[in-house]
Amino acid sequence: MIKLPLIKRTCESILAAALLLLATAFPSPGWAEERNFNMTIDEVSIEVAPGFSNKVFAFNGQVPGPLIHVKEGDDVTVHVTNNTTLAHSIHWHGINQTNSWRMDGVPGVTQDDIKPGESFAYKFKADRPGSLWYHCHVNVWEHVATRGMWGPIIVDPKNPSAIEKSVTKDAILMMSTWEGKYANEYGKGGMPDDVANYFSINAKSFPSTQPIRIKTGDVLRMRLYGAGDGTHQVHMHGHDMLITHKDGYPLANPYYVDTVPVGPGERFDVIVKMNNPGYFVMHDHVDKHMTNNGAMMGGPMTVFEYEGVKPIDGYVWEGKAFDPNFFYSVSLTQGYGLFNSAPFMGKPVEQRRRRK
Ligand SMILES: [Cu+2]
Repeated sequence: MIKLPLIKRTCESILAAALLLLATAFPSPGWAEERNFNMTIDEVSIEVAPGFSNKVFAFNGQVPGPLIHVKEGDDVTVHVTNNTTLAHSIHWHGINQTNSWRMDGVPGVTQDDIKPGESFAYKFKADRPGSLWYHCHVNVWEHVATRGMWGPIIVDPKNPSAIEKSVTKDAILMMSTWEGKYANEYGKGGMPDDVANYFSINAKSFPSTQPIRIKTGDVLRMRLYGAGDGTHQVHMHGHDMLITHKDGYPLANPYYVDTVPVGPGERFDVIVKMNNPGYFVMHDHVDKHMTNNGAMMGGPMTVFEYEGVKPIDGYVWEGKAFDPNFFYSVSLTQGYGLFNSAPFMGKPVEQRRRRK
């Protein structure tokens, strides 16, 4: 005679096996997934402003680096190959490296640096959600402050808040500075006496930046990053910005501002109800930053252009070629993965002889 508990156990085993099979065939967004990416580091030159180009060490040939978009709990592997003439590493800024401290990217503490021609595989769990980023951790004075070695990693939370769910348009804005004196001299720059003379959003200074085009009723999330060495006072006209997250952490009490101070390493998520049709600027309120090599006007500036509103005669960006992905707004609608971005690609520079 078959005992009842045995039947129960058998049924439970069959049910568990069926559930596992289903989950494998149709992984729900809530399940951790493995993400494998490849990145190179290349020597290219990017045009920051009209007439000003800067040699950089660029992740996948672009500055900012490609968007890495994953979900909280995912297992991430990034294979990095250094095609440049100097050593580098990658620090995953904001990832806590739970049980994976050797992946923290700090030469001399967690690993050896990645020498010219070498590769390294970073493996870690996306152990916390938010607006995170990655950057080199070798000679950060030069490589991060003036050579563009930074990019965004967005880790979606398992349980987004109601206001996060209300977002209809996303944008990433990475602020940084540049030093014209050493723009074309690898191995120099970023020291305390060196002077920054270009200031940018996503590695472009006005007028080479782009507008943010929106519709009335959009709920816009902007992720503001301090990727370089300057502190930027990001001021938006005509709207209330609700700060919801600092460094990826949700605030217990989100608060409204019209100016956000974004210092080196910091990230702020702001959510804005776009309910005031017109053309409104957003700019750095540090006056010096609004210049290109001392000439006004330049720097980190964009314009919110509402659909259906006619610009004034003589609008500064009249007839400008529009790039909808300049703030990663298109890539951020395309699910999870690594996204290269054409507008950020540099031009290859003649490779120097590798330093041993
Ligand atoms: Cu580096």
